[in-house]
Amino acid sequence: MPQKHDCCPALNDPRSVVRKFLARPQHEGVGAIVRRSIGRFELRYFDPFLVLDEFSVTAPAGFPDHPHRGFETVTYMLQGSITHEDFEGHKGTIGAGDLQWMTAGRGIVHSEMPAPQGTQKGLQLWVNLSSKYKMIEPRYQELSSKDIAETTKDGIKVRVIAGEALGIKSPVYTRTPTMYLDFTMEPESHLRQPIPKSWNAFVYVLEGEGIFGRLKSSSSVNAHHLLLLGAGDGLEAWNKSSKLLRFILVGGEPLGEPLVQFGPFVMNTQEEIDQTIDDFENYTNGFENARHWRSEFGLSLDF
Ligand code: FJE
Ligand code: FE
Repeated sequence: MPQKHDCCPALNDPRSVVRKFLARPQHEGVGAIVRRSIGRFELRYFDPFLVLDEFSVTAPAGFPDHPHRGFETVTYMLQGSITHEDFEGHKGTIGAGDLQWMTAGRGIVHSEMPAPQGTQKGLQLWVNLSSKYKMIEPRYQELSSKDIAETTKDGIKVRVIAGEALGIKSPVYTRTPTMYLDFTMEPESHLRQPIPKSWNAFVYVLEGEGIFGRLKSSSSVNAHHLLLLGAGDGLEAWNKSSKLLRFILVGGEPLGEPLVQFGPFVMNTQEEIDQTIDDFENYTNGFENARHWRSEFGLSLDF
């Protein structure tokens, strides 16, 4: 049967909301504030996602020199900009609406610091890597705001960070299969978005209020809430308010592997973590360039 709108294929089994968390502000880095939803005590891991932080940073606060191994960091700016610099001399500025998809692989040491004026806001998601890929060469995929695929249909705007929606696709390659969609819904709009059945998926509300799940009579959810979705083939969402609703929908194929984490090092076994600490302290197996490198901020972050 042809559908009335391309945007909204019928779903056979829309996902329901199975858990809801309010992300309250906490301190991270040096003087930075994050609302952490995934990665906090009550929700250590939502396979393959390790951390979701909605951050707010005003200079001189920031995230000075620190390492990563075994996963990817995805930084998506909402307001202002962050300047980054790594131990191989890769540097740049992530401005409003821009994306940095960083595959740390075997190791990156870098700083992430705010622009000098104003408050810089964004989202940082940590996506775990499979044991096969934890020690790959680091890689960056960077998209400026104007290069992020965006379309509007039936009162729904989507920016496709990863995966596809409303007929458009992101060029980002996701080593761990991942979808990341930034939706803005007008009042009275209704969304149906397919999600692969075997994937874990969540919604994080940025602005306004929305109704998510199987029942359009359920209560609405507002900003800074994380919603974990249950089994099913997609997400239904409604904006029944009089203001814009903005949220991200993120999904990923679960790795189903053992996890041992020590701060910014995420491996499968304790032995691999011990080896990683050894590599970091001795500048080996990917951390060679850390020996003589300091960012212009100099300070380093404890973890
Ligand atoms: C980190 C503490 C940290 N969330 N959101 C310990 F804060 C960090 C870290 C970040 C981070 C950076 C940005 Cl730009 C945005 C963030 C945590 O850098 F990596 C460790 N280990
Ligand atoms: Fe980092």
